[in-house]
Amino acid sequence: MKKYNVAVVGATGMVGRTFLKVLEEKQLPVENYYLFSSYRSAGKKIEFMGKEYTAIELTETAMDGKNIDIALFSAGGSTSEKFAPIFAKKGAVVIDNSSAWRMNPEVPLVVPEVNPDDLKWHKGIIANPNCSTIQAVVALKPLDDKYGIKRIVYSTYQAVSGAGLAGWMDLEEGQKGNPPKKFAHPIYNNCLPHIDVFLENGYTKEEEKMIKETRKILGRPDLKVTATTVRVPVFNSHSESINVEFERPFDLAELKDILTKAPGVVVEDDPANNVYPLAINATGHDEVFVGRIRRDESVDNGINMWVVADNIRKGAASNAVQIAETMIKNGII
Ligand code: NAP
Ligand code: 3JN
Repeated sequence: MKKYNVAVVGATGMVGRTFLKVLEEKQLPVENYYLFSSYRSAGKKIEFMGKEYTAIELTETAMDGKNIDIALFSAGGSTSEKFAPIFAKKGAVVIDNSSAWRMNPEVPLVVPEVNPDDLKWHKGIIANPNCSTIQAVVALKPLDDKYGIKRIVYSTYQAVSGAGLAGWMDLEEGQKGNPPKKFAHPIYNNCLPHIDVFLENGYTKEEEKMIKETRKILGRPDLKVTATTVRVPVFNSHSESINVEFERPFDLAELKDILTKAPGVVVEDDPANNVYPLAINATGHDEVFVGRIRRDESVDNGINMWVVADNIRKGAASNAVQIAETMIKNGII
């Protein structure tokens, strides 16, 4: 069996460290790992796979002579914009966690449970969607296939880990009464309807990402989607209220059965016993947890559901590693 040379770019960051944890768990067929960071962490020792690695400064020539086959990027959009094409030109397949390449028509935007076939037309760069989009589409895809989605209303409750270490510290320090450094307002004891920057139309960039990425992944360019994304004082795992209208009528028991059998979905839906998805239970897992599935009585063919997942694992690192696994398994790389 072929063994691959794998680079992790941004290995010292919040997502990068989770990449290393997921890679240790999954044990891909790997010959060599190379861990890259900026000049700031270069030289830092990193314990990984029972060995001591040294963070390598990312430069335009740092990958030379390493024959890198797969490069997992989580070092921000500007680093991806500059370095993903360089890695790709030198023969690597880049799986990028930033928003830099997601809406580029030449770049597949992939969630393995939803659109694995899009991996086949890659040209060297594959984009990992935004965390909030990933968990939503895992639950929505099997329902779109069966009933045809007409409109989606997203309302998110996003954990501070999505804003990196600085976001995490704002919640920790806020509990002690210290002012925020990352967020515009205190996050402790608060909810902020503001993730990423505001756009001219009044939406935030995070909301725009969810709308456009959902359309691209589901292959439904004209799908009606709206979103309100909110930061909440939770350390990890994003929760989402998703309201969906379908083209066709449905039987609720059958719809729940479809979700129960859907890849990557775990249905937790027993309100009589207070069973529904919770952020504290989703953390550390790669599945998308779905509950509170009920008919929306205000429209003809609609449902409401509550969808929770670990935003750093399934929302970032695990999804990217699953992309690599799928490509290896299907002989795409
Ligand atoms: P973080 O904790 O701040 O880590 C950033 C990482 O990038 C560090 O390893 C840093 O290295 C490295 N880095 C920064 N500039 C670099 C450069 N010029 N060259 C090489 N490495 C560089 O941030 P994070 O929370 O892990 O997020 C990282 C990125 O992942 C985000 O900017 C975003 O694009 C993406 N992300 C995606 C999702 C998603 O929804 N899929 C979620 C969260 C994050 P040093 O240690 O040397 O500074
Ligand atoms: O805020 C969250 O919960 C998710 C954040 C994702 C993120 C953070 C910084 C930069 C992204 C992303 O993946 O869209 C980016 C970016 O690359 O634009």
